[in-house]
Amino acid sequence: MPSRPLLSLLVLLLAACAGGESPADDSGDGGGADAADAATTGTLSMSFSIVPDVAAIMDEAPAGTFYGALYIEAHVTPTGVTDDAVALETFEVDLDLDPQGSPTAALFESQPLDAGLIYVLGFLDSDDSIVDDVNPDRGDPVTVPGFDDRYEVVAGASSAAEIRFDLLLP
Ligand SMILES: [Ca+2]
Repeated sequence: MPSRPLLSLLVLLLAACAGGESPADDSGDGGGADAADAATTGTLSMSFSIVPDVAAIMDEAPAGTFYGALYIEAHVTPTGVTDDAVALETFEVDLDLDPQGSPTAALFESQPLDAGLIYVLGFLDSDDSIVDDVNPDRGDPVTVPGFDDRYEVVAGASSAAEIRFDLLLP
């Protein structure tokens, strides 16, 4: 029978392994969420739109690659994210937005997320300026915390989330 110190070491090793791996479930190879997952996590099904007044002042069409990241509410401030913020997921979606403001169809489904409020922060590289560093430059449509770009993840559900570009990066 293992001694107590050995058990402690095993626990530490397991914790280290868990920390180094993705939080993917251990129920198999994608055969669907098990009951426990369904009870605590959900997804966001994202559509996208731009405020018509914002589209009207753009130099180019509101189209291009959207670079997005998901954050829990505790990691978001009115002006950005906290120093210790960790994105739950980063993703890219090609968009071709209606300048009149109609939302797209659902174009992106998040990974399973713990139920709660999630911010979707990012920008549309409408002038196709990204080469190496993925950062918005002047005139890129952006989503910002101050405009309430947060959405509720409901356990066991895929929740519709309309991601809206409220302004251009000054
Ligand atoms: Ca840009």
